[in-house]
Amino acid sequence: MSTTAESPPGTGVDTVDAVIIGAGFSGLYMLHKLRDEMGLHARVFETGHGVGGTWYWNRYPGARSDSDSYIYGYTFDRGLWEEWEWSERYPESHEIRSYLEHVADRFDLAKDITFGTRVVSATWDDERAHWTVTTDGGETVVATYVISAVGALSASNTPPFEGADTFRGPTFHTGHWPHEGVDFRGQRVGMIGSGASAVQATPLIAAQAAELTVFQRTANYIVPANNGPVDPAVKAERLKDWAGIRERIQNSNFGFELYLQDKGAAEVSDDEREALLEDFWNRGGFHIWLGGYADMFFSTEANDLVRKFLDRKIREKVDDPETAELLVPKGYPFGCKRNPLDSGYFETFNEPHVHLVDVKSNPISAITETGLRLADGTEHAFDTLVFATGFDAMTGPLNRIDFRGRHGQLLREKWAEGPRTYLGLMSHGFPNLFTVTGPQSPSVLSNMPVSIEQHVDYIGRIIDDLRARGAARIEPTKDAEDGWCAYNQEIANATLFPTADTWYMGANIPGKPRQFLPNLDFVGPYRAKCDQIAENGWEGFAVD
Ligand code: N01
Repeated sequence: MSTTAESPPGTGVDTVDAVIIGAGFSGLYMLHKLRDEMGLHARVFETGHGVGGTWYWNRYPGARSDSDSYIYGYTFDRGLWEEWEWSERYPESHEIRSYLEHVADRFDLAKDITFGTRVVSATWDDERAHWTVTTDGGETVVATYVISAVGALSASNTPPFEGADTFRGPTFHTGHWPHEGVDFRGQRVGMIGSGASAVQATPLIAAQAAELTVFQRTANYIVPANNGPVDPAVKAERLKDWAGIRERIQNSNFGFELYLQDKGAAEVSDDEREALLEDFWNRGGFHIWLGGYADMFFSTEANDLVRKFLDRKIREKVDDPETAELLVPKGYPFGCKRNPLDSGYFETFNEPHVHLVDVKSNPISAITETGLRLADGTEHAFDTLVFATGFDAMTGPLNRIDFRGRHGQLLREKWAEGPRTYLGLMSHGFPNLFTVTGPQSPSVLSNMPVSIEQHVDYIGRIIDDLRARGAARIEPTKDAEDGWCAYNQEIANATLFPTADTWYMGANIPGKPRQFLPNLDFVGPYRAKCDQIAENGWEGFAVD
């Protein structure tokens, strides 16, 4: 660490080439890229006491990735990809953490990471062309570049229910799960939320708890995960195909080896559609969502054809018709809300000690000392309360840091009406500040490691080029940014995505501007667009 002689670490001002915020998938690779591949002096600040990011915090029962494990990791290093063996089709949280710890060890990354430390602010000095970064540990670091690797789903959301602090029992948020785990034996558990986290946690909490009540606001289209060990022959084939897999996922739509059908749901016969959906249902995973019919994202009629199949599947799994009816999603199209994967979720509601309560028609009005109260006055009592209430997605983690750009402008103020970026990578007025998988990039609509690698490589390429030219700064022009923002909304508005109240639209956070947050270009075309921009001399960026 190149701390100046007068200022020992933790007290003075360190001067580095780059500060990276976060030590999850993004931050670790960014550090390796800048330090080991490009020879820069970089430091990482990480709030957690270990590497892992999302997987450091999300340790709730059942937490695992919904991406197939063979593509849920880095591909930049063939040796790393080949030497790590995943135990199941979908990797569990602790296994992903072990993987990232292995990566940190392999590339000796921890020595440049300051753990247990949150970046509080970053302030741009236009004259000196550098950022001054401060932390809650009292440290100040000056850096030419700041790279935010804070993740898209790291700012947890606990709704501001009346009486939130009055509950006498323990409360937990899935996104901040205790490292020692929670013993639910003999407990009456209340869980608010029915998104991907709740879907994973429900069967496991139910297996332990004396009683589990799930408070559901919106039912989800959930398809089987079909988790389990992977056939050794399939594993062996994949092991030989690092280059092919890498090439295919990098140029795919969503960072998976899944491809939307050539024909639409409305263009095929009922029998053909039924056969395909049944096959995809049995395979498990995102086949129906990301390998299904493209027209279901554009046409309500086509979407309804797929929904009908899914509705029937839910009803087949759930014994009690009233509960089944509650679990059948209504009022929004399939595919426009994140599709959770199910490992026994629906069947759990067939157990006598598991209950489902609809809080859409009868919302939660308050948390009480003993449980919660609904709008109609009904009281529910339990011993333990679990918030599976999600995140202030994409903009939340960035807005919690005081990024002050040119003329002291705060990023969150600039973004008061929604994020404004170019490529989801940089924002005008904030030179040399990069966001890995930021809002308005494909990020959450893709298998994250694929998009993370692309952004990290691209940021590395930009910085390399700036240094080669002797340029001090880069930022998008206002025109390029305006164009990107308008384009993003335009392509989103051509789909059914904006018709659903989802965190993609910011709809889960009261008061958050309603705007489609990710970019819909798809992974391969977005990558090609970024490359073209670079080849055109950083079109849309101002470099000086
Ligand atoms: O959060 P969510 P999550 N009153 O926002 C409800 C990724 N992920 O943590 O749908 C009552 O999906 C809310 O209701 P509604 C994945 O991308 C990945 O489950 O807004 N209920 C919803 O049911 C995922 O999409 C993996 O109407 C309230 C729930 O809380 C994202 O993380 C695993 C409420 C929140 O669901 C977030 O998933 C887990 C209120 N006031 C997560 N406020 C894997 O890859 C919110 N809710 C495996």
